[in-house]
Amino acid sequence: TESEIDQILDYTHQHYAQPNKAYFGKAKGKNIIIIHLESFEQFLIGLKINGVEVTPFLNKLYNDKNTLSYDNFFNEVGTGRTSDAETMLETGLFGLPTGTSVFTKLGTENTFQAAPAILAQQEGYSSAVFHGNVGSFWSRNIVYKNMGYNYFFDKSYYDTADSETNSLNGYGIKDKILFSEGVKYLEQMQQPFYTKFLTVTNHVRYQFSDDDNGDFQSTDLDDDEINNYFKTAHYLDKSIEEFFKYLDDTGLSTNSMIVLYGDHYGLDKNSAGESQHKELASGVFNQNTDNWSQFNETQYQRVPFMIHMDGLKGGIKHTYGGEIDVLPTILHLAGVNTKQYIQLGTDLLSKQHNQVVAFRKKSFITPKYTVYPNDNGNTKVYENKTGAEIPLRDNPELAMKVDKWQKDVNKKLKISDDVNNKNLLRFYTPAGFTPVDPTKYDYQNQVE
Ligand code: GP9
Ligand code: MN
Repeated sequence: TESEIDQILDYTHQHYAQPNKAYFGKAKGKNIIIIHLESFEQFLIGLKINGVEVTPFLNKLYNDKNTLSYDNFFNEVGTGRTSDAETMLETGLFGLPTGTSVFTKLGTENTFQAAPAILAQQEGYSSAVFHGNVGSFWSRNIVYKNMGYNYFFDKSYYDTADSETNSLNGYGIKDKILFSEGVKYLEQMQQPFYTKFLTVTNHVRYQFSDDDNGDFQSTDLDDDEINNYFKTAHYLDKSIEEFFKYLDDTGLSTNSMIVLYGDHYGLDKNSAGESQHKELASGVFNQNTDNWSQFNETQYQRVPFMIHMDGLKGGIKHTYGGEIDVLPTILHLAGVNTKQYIQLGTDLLSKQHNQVVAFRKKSFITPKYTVYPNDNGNTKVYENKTGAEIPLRDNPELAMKVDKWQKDVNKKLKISDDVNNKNLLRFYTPAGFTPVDPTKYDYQNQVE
């Protein structure tokens, strides 16, 4: 195991991307507020339905001069969905290749070197998670203690006596309540704080009354899940707008960096097993979908990633990246060095950032190509510009590049799986880091 750790450190040191001097430490000492946008896909940004913007507030934020926005940012989750997005954000490691998630399968026992602990030890941050579902979902009530979270405000911390605060079909409290009630706890926290708000209303099949949505009119497609998706996205947008207003009213916005990301696709397959992205492409974007392929499906794995802070030099970046890259990006902004940690992404703002985005099933996308490996060796390569498949046998140079990228993607995923499955961080403590003692945290959560 010691030699295993050494090999892994060789890899992470070789693939380390140096912070960008123009951004390193720009958020030093600021509060960090993560907003996890449930099932929120990038195509919602700027989209109009019946001439009306679905997400007017997020559109404004996306284009704000103090927001760094990314339009080639991809979700990289596997079957662990929300919890995989959290695993990448907090630990810089991927979710598992198959079967449930790091959270439920390993997270209750494993050793982590996660964001809340790193920020607490190096920069004196307190930390908390806010979520409207029961605490035991994805074993969060235990995993967060192992990650060093000081508090976890799950559903039981909210006043749910009024049935209007809840989903009509049991997915937890509505996002507007999550934020309006949550901010009361937030105000009491010791600053600087690192906090995460996990929204839930935009989850597929979440139901709320139409009265909650003003006069917003959704699409009228055959697939009600798609019609509903725009409604819940619109509601989520309003709830974020209200939250920003609370942050302004409390003065928290002036000393906070706010990070927003979509965790994964919201549309997937309809009940007949057909791609809802394909339905969306023809029904809403009027695209010809006759030759729908893995390439098209990959195009719809984009999710938003935005960093907003007063005084931040913003703009819309076209850099390719994904969820695994968020942790080093945030830590560098906070002025924390990451070189000694085993994290598999690279700072999106670094000039050495790696633009090969690995998906959990070993396919990947680069700025120019989308690649799907195949067990029989018949790798499919698509050119992003045209969507056309490029036969590798006619392109030996490209074949060599693809082979090199694929080896690195496989290696990275393998390292992640080894670290998680063998709980390897038990055997490696970076200089200056103290292992987390979960018994120091005694918050109670709702267990179901
Ligand atoms: C549940 C919420 C949704 O608490 O985080 O999880 P998902 O189904 O997206 O993994
Ligand atoms: Mn989710």
